[in-house]
Amino acid sequence: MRLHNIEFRCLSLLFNALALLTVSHIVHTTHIRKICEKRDIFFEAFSCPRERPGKWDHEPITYLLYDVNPGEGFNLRRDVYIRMAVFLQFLRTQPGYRRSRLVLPPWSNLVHWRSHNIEQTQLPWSHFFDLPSMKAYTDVIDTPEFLAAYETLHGQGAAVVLDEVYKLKHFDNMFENGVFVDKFEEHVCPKSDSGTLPFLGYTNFATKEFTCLHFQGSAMLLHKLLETYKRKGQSVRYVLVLNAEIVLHDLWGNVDYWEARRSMRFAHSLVEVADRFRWDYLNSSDEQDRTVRPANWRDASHRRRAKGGEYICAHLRRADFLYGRDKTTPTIQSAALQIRAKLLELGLKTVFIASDCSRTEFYNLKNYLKRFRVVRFAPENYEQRATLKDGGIAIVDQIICSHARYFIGTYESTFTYRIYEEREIIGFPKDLTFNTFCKSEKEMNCEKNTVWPIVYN
Ligand SMILES: Nc1nc2c(ncn2[C@@H]2O[C@H](COP(=O)(O)OP(=O)(O)O)[C@@H](O)[C@H]2O)c(=O)[nH]1
Ligand SMILES: [Mg+2]
Repeated sequence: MRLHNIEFRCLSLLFNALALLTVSHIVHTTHIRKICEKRDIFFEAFSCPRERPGKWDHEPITYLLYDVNPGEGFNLRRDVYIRMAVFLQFLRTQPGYRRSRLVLPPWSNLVHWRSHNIEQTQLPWSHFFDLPSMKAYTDVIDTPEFLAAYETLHGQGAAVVLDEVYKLKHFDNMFENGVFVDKFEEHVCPKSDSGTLPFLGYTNFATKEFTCLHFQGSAMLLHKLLETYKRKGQSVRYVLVLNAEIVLHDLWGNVDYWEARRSMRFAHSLVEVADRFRWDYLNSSDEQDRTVRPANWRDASHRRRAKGGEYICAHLRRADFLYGRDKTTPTIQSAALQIRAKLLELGLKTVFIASDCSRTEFYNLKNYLKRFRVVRFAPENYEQRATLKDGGIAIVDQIICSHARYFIGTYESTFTYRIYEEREIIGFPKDLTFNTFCKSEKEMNCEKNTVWPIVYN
């Protein structure tokens, strides 16, 4: 009787698997017709055959600009970029949009940038990232490049006049009759929306149309939005999407996501600072640590051979996390005990601390770890701080953590998540990366951050 049951379950499993395969094949082939080349939703990235240069010159150019809610931090903004870049890559496969370009919003005085004696307004992405590497994924341009292109078309010193600005907002009720459907809907702009000016921090930006939209859905819905408001005869179209963080990922963690993510290499100047620090204070180098990467991210393959330097890295998120997330953020003493246990387990003597903690918190942490070397990166002088800026210092911390033998991060911190990803790209075994501090050192089975392993084509 039991044998029969098992046979029956095996058969029904097989049947379900076959049904799934058929459905996915149908989805897959519909996709083939929709975009230029087949794209399996999980295993193949958007790609089109290389076109003859100039083939689409008759098509309009769409400059897609976007911005994120001012309160959002650096690392969520990086995630929003991926949603937009993956969308752009798709959009460029669509008739009428093959010459679309994504304009990267400048970085200005983010809330977490606390050094007020240095200039950190309107920073281009090239300050933090390797732009040529990002351009190898899709057609993205920094704001200064956009401004230069605009001047070429409209004359020097011309004020920027956008065609359309869309300010997105969540629907009050996201689940109509219990289901989440992709949709957008115009609504009357509240008075407070005049506060969105100046666009992207530029006082000389204006717009012909300003539309407030309730929006819910993935980045693909932006295609419908662009189609809905399209006007005839436009050879260049300037569109700005405000509150782009409301736009969801098409599919998080698939090949498209990882291609865009892999292309986001850091600026060489920041990598150099981090590498020098690794060498001087942590005896760590790419050759020794087996963390050498190919010059072009496209040439990387899936290997988990990285060893990392002889130190562990702990990302200890403090500041606002102590209030907003006090139930999951450990005390300094508890974090120290968790670090200590790991150092002893791995037989290591050095811990690198990446943190937005205060001096007192760092002093206390060191006191709890007296038998170990506790290292932290700090700019050598004011000039270096002014050059790197707070965002650059944070990236140096992230690079150093990405090369550690073992990493442990903070629950639900996007800063931690970006380090996980970097280590996935470098090729560490998963258990040396996806680790999370518990609130208390006594609680070993606390809720951990999600594991999103890298996928390749
Ligand atoms: N230098 C440095 N800055 C940090 C660190 N952790 C947090 N920060 C700062 O605090 C900000 C945290 O905001 P965000 O990037 O949104 O990450 P999240 O809030 O942890 O999800 C970072 O962007 C940094 O400016 C750290 O380990 N080192
Ligand atoms: Mg944040």
